[in-house]
Amino acid sequence: MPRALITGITGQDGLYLSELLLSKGYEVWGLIRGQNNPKLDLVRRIVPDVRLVTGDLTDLSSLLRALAAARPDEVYNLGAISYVAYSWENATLTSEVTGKGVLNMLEAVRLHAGDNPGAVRFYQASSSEMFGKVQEVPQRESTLLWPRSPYGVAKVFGHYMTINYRESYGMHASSGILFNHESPRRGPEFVTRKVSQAVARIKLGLQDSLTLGNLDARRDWGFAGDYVEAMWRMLQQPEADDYVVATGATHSIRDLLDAAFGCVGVEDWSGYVTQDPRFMRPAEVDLLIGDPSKAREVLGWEPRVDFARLVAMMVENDLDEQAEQAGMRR
Ligand code: NDP
Ligand code: GDR
Repeated sequence: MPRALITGITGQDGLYLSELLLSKGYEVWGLIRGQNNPKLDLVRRIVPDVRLVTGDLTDLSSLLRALAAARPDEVYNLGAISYVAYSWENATLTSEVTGKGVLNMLEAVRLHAGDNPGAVRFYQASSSEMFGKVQEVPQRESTLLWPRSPYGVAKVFGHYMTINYRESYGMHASSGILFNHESPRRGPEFVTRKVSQAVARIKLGLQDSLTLGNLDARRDWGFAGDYVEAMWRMLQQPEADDYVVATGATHSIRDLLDAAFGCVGVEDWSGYVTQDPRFMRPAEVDLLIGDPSKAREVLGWEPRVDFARLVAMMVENDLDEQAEQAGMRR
């Protein structure tokens, strides 16, 4: 039975990846942070078969202990402070966790693997946020990185450290440059979920407006359940490498509003949406659109859920969830 250790087990991707690996017969271990982590219940409810081990990406010895307990064949490093807007307010902490945390995990794997550095395969959760200021459209593996946020800078550090450990020590270390991926499990601070929750609440009469920042930014949005499949496929390759994972389609926040309000029969959302500089970023990533050709050709990976279905899935979920929380029948 193959064994995997996942950091970021309580997050959106950690949950989908756990489900995928368990369905493939893996013994799955999750690194869990802190005392009484409030998201622990979620893990126990959705993936009760995952074994948990405590640790933190900023604490190298805890990572070594986790590796000794899990003895994984594969390590998926999904743990990070992942909210871009927050990274300006907490740039040092973001650098420690999202940047240096990757180095800690790589170093722990290298020490743990000893004389056989390729024995433990490593996945790093790199991000399209690394592309930042538009240099090329669509963005591919070779596109110049020009990050625009402390989070993006930290991810670039982790990305190049992963490449460096592969080239220096012969580690089987791969980076997935994943574009935005969403789901009903997406954190409510991210724009897709913020919109799907608000649209559901407006439809149910629980809320009357929604305040956002920049409506013109464009993102290449896919479904998280599809994207974790690409992570797994990367670690099944004979050689480690870096891959863009994206849909190849881009949409603005306005398109997102059209699609989400459209799901509840509202064509003109202008009366419900206001803008507030509070939600604008000091530097914005204006346009993301990925070229997933390499993932398609080498990994045989294809996204299955398109933008319209993704938004409908999220709004439908939030209509049920919000109605249930409010004690309403649907
Ligand atoms: P989430 O924000 O949902 O989850 C982040 C996870 O990181 C949580 O489980 C959190 O655990 C954990 N974490 C935070 N700080 C630490 C720490 N100090 N030590 C160990 N774990 C920690 O992110 P997603 O699931 O959406 O994303 C997974 C990864 O993929 C992240 O690295 C993200 O940056 C990256 N990524 C995400 C994309 C997306 O669109 N979703 C796109 C590209 C990359 P806790 O419960 O303790 O807070
Ligand atoms: P992003 O996702 O920054 O791309 O990072 P987010 O959903 O936060 O923002 C997407 C775009 O929407 C604009 N926006 C708003 N965003 C939020 N959160 N809240 C608002 O009110 C709002 N109004 C407009 C933003 O300015 C931005 O342009 C996500 C994270 O998952 C990262 O961890 C990951 O690496 C990248 O995707 C790829």
